[in-house]
Amino acid sequence: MTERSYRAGFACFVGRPNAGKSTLTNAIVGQKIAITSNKPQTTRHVIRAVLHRPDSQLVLVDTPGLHRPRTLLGERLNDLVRQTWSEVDVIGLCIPADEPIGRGDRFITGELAELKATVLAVVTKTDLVDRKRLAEQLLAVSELGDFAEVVPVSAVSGHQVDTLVEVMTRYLPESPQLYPDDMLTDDPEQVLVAELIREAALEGVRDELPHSIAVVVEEMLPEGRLTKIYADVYVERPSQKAIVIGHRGARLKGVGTAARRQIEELLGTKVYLDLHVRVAKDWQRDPKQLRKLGF
Ligand SMILES: Nc1nc2c(ncn2[C@@H]2O[C@H](COP(=O)(O)OP(=O)(O)OP(=O)(O)O)[C@@H](O)[C@H]2O)c(=O)[nH]1
Ligand SMILES: [Mg+2]
Repeated sequence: MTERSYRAGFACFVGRPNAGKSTLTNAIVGQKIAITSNKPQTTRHVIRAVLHRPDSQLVLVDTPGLHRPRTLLGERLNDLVRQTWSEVDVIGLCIPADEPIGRGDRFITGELAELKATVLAVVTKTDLVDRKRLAEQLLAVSELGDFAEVVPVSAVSGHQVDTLVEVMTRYLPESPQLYPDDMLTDDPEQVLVAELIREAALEGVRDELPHSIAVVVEEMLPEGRLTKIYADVYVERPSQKAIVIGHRGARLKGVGTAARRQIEELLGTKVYLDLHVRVAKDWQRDPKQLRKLGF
């Protein structure tokens, strides 16, 4: 009798901003670990989420979308992505089903061909298109590059999520377990909390503002069944500060309420959330400020 061997390793999704990488990561691990939004370049930190199965452990590394950088922050994010590529066993190139393949996808495909990792193509958001369009996109994607497999998936409906996990696991090396059984992510709570606040702050803002928002949790104080959290929301200009705060503070209050609900779910305690909006002038271009904000 042959015993099935244990597999464990790292995988990441890559693709242009907004392709659905973080949503897919969350759908696979069944918990919200990475924040998502309909704004490009939502993800700014590398996040590890662990999927435990009886005979495998798949560690998903969620990275920012690769893009043409316009700021120092943009360059740092692209560096993070490339660094991750060199460290993973499997890469899933995400291409949305509802958008034509573009220059960016071709560029990324070319770069991936140089790596030692197994590269799969993942056609995301299949719930947004009909069958005919999906079939066309699958064909176009398989002609785009030399992929080990092409897998269609919808993180929203859940369609094919399990299949994708099975395919990815197949390409992991035989290896002992990498993380303890109950570990879902190795990100510090403070970072997850800051991200949930940023996600709430991104809701309903437009243009350049989403890129200008950064969040730092200054203090988290557990007091029995309550956690007191003090956080700063950074923007780049005073005019942005006014927008984030809103008329008589209404917008900021809404952000606080939305974030608090999510944080309470994450921590399993009641949360008191104290948000302050501060201006860090042009932080996306300033090395010193970037360091202070954790980049
Ligand atoms: N209908 C549909 N929408 C999706 C699906 N997956 C993601 N989305 C939406 O697409 C948008 C972008 O999703 P994200 O997961 O934040 O995309 P991302 O690739 O991580 O983006 P960056 O972090 O900016 O690079 C969000 O509005 C999601 O709700 C899907 O399977 N179906
Ligand atoms: Mg993301």
